[in-house]
Amino acid sequence: MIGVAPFRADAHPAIPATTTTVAVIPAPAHLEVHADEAAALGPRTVIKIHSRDNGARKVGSQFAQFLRTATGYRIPVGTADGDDHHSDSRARGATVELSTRGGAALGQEGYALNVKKNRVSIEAHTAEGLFRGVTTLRQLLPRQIESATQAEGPWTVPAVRISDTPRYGYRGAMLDVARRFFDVADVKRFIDHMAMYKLNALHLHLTDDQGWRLTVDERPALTQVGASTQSGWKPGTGGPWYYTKAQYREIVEYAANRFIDVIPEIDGPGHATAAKASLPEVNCDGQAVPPYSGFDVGLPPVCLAPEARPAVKAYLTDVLQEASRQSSADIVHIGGDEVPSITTEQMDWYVRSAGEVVTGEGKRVMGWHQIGAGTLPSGSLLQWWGDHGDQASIGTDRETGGVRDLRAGVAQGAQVIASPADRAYLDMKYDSTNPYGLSWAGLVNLRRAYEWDPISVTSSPDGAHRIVSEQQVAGVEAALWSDRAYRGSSSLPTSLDQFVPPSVYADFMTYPRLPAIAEVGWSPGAVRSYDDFQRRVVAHGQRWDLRGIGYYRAPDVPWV
Ligand code: TNX
Repeated sequence: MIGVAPFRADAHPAIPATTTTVAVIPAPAHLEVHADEAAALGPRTVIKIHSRDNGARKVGSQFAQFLRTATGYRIPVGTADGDDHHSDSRARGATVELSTRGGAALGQEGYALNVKKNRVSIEAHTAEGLFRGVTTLRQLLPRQIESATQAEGPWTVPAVRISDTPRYGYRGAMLDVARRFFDVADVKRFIDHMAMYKLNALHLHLTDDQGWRLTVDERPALTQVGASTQSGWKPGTGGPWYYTKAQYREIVEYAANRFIDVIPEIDGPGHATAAKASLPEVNCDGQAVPPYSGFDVGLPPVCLAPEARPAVKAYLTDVLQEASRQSSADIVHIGGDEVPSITTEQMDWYVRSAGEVVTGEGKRVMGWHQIGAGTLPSGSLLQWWGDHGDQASIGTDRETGGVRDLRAGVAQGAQVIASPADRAYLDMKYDSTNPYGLSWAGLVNLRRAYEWDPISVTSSPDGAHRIVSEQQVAGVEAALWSDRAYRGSSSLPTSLDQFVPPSVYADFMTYPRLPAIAEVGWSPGAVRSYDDFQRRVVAHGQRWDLRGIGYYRAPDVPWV
């Protein structure tokens, strides 16, 4: 679950993670590796919990199920107390102790993990923290633990002592299912990627010019018409592409089991051609536009003329209520990006109208940084998608519109989610040889995805001028747009062969960069170093091989 409590800069004294042979991503805040004997899971390993610790029972059962595939062990989750772990036992196996009875200082997602001879213990304050700790334990086990079939041990865990809490309470990833539809299995696969790297917010970009993916009972046309297109896809050759309510629920539950909240985005007032094609009344001339499957941005918005406002408000009410009710996060994303020639008054009307519906559902507003130009409800989140570097205009009278909008939003009390396009946009090509993706924000190799700090996103290059303080940054989000999720990005595809399966595109663009963004969001600056990260990424590459993940073997990374 997402938490946005302020970060305390003094909470993480520097402890370099570089001297270790363990490869945990994101790097833990505190990690010590001891020379002591490793523990080893074995056929007699048990997961021990306190009898009334339901959180630990749930997380423990899930972990036991995960361990079964590669180890073949049926590991019981029990409360039986005994002195098993004192007796000799290599062959029998270490005990794993899980508890959610750790102190409140561990916070919502923190945990302490200790390995002693034949005993691995993880303590957290919440089930969520325990899940994050178990994720670390998974990474401490040999890579064969990721095998889809039974594999050879020994299942050793190095003698480490870890205490870990995230730098930011919001660590997200956005999936653009509007330009290219990701079915339930594809979305679950993406959720697995997020869970492995301790992300906690899945932002689903559910609507855009090229498609509408959410079932809205009150507005069946949105899926009857709006779901018939995808970016670059020849009209009439497939679809419709959308989630039924049951399918959406399945996604929300799958994410919840990994302590990930789902944030729905209904984009507007621009990027709304799918809605304009479905609902005549949101167009100024009262005529539906043709469904759109090209890849231009900046198409006309829903009608913002006063006469159309009652109809647009009714549309917003239906779709934002539905999005709120089907999703798990206490946040709803209202879009707001790239609206051509919109006045401040029009943006303000749209943001107020959408904001009223969202807050009426008891939720907070999130939007692209442009919504800062409008009146924001309290507790709003602005997603900055401008560049990270090169903001020479900050603090001068040449400030760009984006900076002005961000400033205006922050002045109203909004917090910022950092998604700088030149660092955190997973749809940017790594290098010019890549078959998919875009490069309008530049090429984003692994080093660029890693070497940045959320706090300096909104400052001038010399750091002299800042828009936000550390407390005003709620977190980070990687964004996987999918307008060019096919081979050959310079023109519309001419053949279906150019469309790779969505997960092929997602694996390639996500790995190895998603782990980099995850570390930016989780790990304190003092334990971050690109060289060490690269070493750990190489080790993880071998895990991705075992899991069948088609990552990009970028030439600047020394893969084995
Ligand atoms: C800009 S960044 C967009 C998206 C595109 C993306 C492609 C933003 C809020 N809008 O509509 O998919 O660029 O990189």
